[in-house]
Amino acid sequence: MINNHQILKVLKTALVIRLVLLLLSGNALLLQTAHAQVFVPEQQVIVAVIDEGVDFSHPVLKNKAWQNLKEIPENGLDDDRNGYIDDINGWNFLDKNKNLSIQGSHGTKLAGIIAGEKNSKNGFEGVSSDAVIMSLIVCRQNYGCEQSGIIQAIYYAVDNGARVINLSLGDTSGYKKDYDQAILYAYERNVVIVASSGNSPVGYSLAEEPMSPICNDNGKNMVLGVGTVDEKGVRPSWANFGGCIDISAKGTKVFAPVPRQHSASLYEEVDGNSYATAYASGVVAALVKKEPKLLASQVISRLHTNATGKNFTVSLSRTLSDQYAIERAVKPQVKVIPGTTKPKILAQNKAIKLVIR
Ligand SMILES: [Ca+2]
Ligand SMILES: [Ca+2]
Ligand SMILES: [Ca+2]
Repeated sequence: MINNHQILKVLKTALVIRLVLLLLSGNALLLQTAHAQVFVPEQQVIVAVIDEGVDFSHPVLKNKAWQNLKEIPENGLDDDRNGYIDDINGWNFLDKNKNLSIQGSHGTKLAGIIAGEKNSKNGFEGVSSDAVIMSLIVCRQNYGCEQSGIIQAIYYAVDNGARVINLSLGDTSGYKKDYDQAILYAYERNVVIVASSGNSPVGYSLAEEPMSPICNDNGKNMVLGVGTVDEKGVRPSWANFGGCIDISAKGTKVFAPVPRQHSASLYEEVDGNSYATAYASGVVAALVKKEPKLLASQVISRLHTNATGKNFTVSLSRTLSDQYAIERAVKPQVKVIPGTTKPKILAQNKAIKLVIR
């Protein structure tokens, strides 16, 4: 279903640098206070979705909104003194207020893929269905995303307890150093930034045309860059490749929840690198849930070395396109049986599964 592809249109206005979301279907298209974060194993993993907002009224997302327990709602005061008044579930960086009404359907799909609850009727389940979502709005459908909002949202996510930041967006005007400090801030506090490589009418090499924020590795590997593979593990023609991509994940025929006003069926099959990125964020959430003390560098390294290793046409990339890969990422204790080359998984982890229809 790669008909209404992409879309990397640049929407320019005078004052803001616009970015576009990286999806195919529909429209085109991250607490640390002053101290290091301490990660308690029992904590729910918070995944910040920096996007168009999330429809938490959707059945698989209704229990998924991160709650800022330090903030008293609706009293007009910034009770937790984090700089944001009445920020109960996140923040709208476009309108600079607490209104988290969705600006499109994109963020809902991402949140569902990352952390949606199981729907026993149709088999849908997010990759890390015990994680919660912090919705930070920086993008609007048919408008794009604001660079300053993305940077502020990264700081917000880190300062307010997120462990994973999903950035299914990319700056079509190329590489910008503006993101470096925020990404370094997250990395030093072990918040994993997962970023998209993008789509284009014909996929291009990020090695030749670097893009932000995926390529803002700051001289280290600070961003988990995600490429796209299809259900056969092959890079779709529209998927960007090379350079800043660390791993690839399935980004075609992805079954995802959508807002009711978008589709009465509440689900859609979608294509796009955005969804591959969300898939990878879910895997990261499952990994840090299981091993909370992992450093960001160790998370990225784990995924890189434990992905299935098939290279396909995606330069520098390994694929995370199947359950096997997720289990390897979360449970690295694999054993090679003598006489075979296929590692045997010693334990299954049923908690993480993405059913793709
Ligand atoms: Ca506040
Ligand atoms: Ca308040
Ligand atoms: Ca990287």
